[in-house]
Amino acid sequence: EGVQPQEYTLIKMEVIPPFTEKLKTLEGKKVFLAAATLRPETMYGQTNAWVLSDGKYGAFEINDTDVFVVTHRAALNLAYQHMSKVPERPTCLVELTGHDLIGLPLRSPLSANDIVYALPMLTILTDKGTGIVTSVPSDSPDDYMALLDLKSKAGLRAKFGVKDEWVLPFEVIPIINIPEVGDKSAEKVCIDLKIKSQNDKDKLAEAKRLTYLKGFTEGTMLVGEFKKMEVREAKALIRKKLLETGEAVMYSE
Ligand code: A2H
Repeated sequence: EGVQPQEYTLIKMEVIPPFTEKLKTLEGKKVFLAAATLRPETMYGQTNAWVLSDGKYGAFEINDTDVFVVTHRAALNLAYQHMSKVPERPTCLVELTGHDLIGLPLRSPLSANDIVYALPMLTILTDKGTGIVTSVPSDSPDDYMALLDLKSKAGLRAKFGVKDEWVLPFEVIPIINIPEVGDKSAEKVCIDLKIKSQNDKDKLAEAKRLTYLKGFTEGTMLVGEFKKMEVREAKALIRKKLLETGEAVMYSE
């Protein structure tokens, strides 16, 4: 943990009813996978959500209508940030694992895809954010490689019970242009560095070094309400909008 608190935006990815057996008791409530991101301006390019298949999660009561699926650790942080039905005490309605989440259809704010699915990522940390990550393969090398792994390896899909239709129709969506890098910066850098898989840690660290800062400092929006605006300007405006419409909440740790 760093000394400075990290300011995340929690994107509310709504589980589309009817619910699975595991979530049946939550019927009538709005259930969200709450994904922690530092890049709310990239939400136009979502292709799926990531969960850790063996990770432990819970469905926590946020208020009378909303339930957030996050790690227990994140639920405790949320309760101290005034996001719990009982102040400072997270109430877990259902205990879940990542396995229970894989394949859930989700509706996510700003996404060009009407429905995206929860899929397994091998490298998710359970001691960061909420343990749920929203996937933007155009601008995140981690997301690009994890999606490519699932697309190209039928055995990997089979291992986690991932259906073809949750993965194969989803293409990288250009949302931000970076001069001299292009409209799909993560894909370009992963190809240039010949990255083999989501587990290729060192090369992915280099890919991230090459894309993240540039995306923010030199990027221009290609889509959405703030199309043609520089990312460094658009980011705060998009975050504000998501918070105002109730499609996202603030979260720090
Ligand atoms: B970001 P930091 Cl397009 N395990 O969101 C692994 N990764 C996690 C995580 C966890 N438990 N929780 C959040 N993250 C990811 C979008 C994005 C992100 C883009 C580009 C860069 C980027 C779409 N995925 O992150 O270690 C989330 O991915 C750049 C750092 O707290 C979150 O933002 O700095 C980011 O890592 C938070 O990383």
